[in-house]
Amino acid sequence: MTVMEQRDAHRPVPPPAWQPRTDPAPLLPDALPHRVLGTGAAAGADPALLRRLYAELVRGRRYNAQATALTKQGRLAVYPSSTGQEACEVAAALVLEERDWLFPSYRDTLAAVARGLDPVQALTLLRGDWHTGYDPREHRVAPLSTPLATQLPHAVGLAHAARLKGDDVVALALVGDGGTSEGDFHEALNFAAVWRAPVVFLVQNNGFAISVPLARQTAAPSLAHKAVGYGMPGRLVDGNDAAAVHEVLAEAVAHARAGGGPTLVEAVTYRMDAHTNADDDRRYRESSEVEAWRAHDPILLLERELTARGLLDEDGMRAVREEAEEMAADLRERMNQDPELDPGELFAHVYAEPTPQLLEQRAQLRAELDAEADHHAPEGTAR
Ligand SMILES: Cc1ncc(C[n+]2csc(CCOP(=O)(O)OP(=O)(O)O)c2C)c(N)n1
Ligand SMILES: [Mg+2]
Repeated sequence: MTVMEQRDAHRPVPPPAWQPRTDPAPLLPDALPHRVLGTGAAAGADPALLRRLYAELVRGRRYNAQATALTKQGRLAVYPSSTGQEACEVAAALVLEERDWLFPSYRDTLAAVARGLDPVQALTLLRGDWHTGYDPREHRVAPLSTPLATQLPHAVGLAHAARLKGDDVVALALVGDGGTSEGDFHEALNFAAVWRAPVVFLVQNNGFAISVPLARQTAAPSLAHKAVGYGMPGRLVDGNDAAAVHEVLAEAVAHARAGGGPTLVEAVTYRMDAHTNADDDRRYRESSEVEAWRAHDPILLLERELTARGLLDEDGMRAVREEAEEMAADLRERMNQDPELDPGELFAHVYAEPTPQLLEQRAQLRAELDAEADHHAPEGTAR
């Protein structure tokens, strides 16, 4: 159905003839989060995919630990860890084709890295380098968005534009449970549903928006239920079950690619670390709650499945861990090198033609830096 036909179908009609414009039943999420691992459905999962997911989860957890350590060494200003949420991160990256786009938030470094972004480049913004630190076009990963939910209308805009141009592109946008209270969330979902944009929204419900628990965030039956109000399907999935998240996202991506429009997926997961290294989570949650989630750890769930099916043994696990250690060592080494930055670049990309004020400020900064360099130069040295 074209958008214009849809519009006609939605014209108001006199009260006696009133019918629901869309049957809400097929849009409703399941009552319980969808699971695959540890259920009969796991037998149908592709062993190669499960192994790949496992290697990426282990690598991702090591990446989070290394990045957190770098904050303690002063090499990173801040790091929002996704430990506990690796299944969502990795599945989101692996489900996309190269031509698709990923729209991450600040917590989604792992998704960007699993999609192919250089592990150091993914951290440059967080160590205070200028701009995004990578070329978003290279791997089709939009900048890691710090303002909540602003990545969502961007994803919809890109997806809608791709559809108008006839490009076979799906956008997958990641957002947190707290982000669903933003106006941008509403605008993005509404626009996407009305225009049937090929976009998938993945909400990682990790229980908290910093210290605010979900119960203080929303009174909705679930975040997935919000989909129905916009006229798109809502899916509820166990966010620690990598196979289930991959399956649900793959279906949503295929639906979007086929012209079926957007889907809202809520993945129920848990943030095991504090909000960032600058947060003390003991002030707002019990350690017993965090401990309870360890029994439902995404790596553990997958490891259990793989070993039970004879798809992974001790040697296999060791090889995966060694590969993750190599990645961490490389990350450490490269992050310990001081980046060479030119402060003058601050002014380079503001306007195509710099204003007189910017030129003046640039000259002032340059003069101050030169004076400082002269001051620090050893006696008698020419610069
Ligand atoms: C527009 C906007 N408002 C407020 C903030 C401050 N802030 C940063 S993270 C955060 C919590 C977000 O929680 P959630 O969306 O659940 O994501 P999570 O951190 O749990 O991944 C807030 C309020 C922000 N970055 N942007
Ligand atoms: Mg959250």
